[in-house]
Parts: sequence; C-alpha cells; structure tokens
Amino acid sequence: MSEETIEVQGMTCKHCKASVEGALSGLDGVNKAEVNLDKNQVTVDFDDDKVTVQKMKDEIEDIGFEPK
Ligand code: 9UX
Repeated sequence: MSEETIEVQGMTCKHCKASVEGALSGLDGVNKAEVNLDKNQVTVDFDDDKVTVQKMKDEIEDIGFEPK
C-alpha cells in the first residue's frame, strides 16, 4: 500500500468532498480516500500494483475538479 496527497482545486462543500472521496474509492486498488476541504487536498491509500496517481487525477478531472 502507498499513500499520496493530491492537491485539488474546486472543492468547496461537503458534497464536493463526498463526490471526490466516492469517485476515488470506486477505483480498483483504492483503499481509502479522505478529502481535507480546508487544505484543498485528498489523501489516498492505494495499492500501487493496481492503480496510479495519474489514473486518480484523471478520475478527479472527469467529475469536474482540478487536480494539480
Ligand atoms: Mo457543493 Mo461542490 O454545493 O461542486 S457540491 S460546491
């Protein structure tokens, strides 16, 4: 398992938080995703044999937020 923190712009309310956490949690290989709204970050625990940071960023973009 690996842990990575991704900067994400555009998350302002608890529904944004839930959307990003839900989308990332739905990816195969993601164990846990937790958004910190104050910091504009999502911290993800994942299996790096199954999923990449790029794939997670693509997913965040697909649902309308801006990963950095
Ligand atoms: Mo809250 Mo987020 O009303 O795109 S869902 S701002």
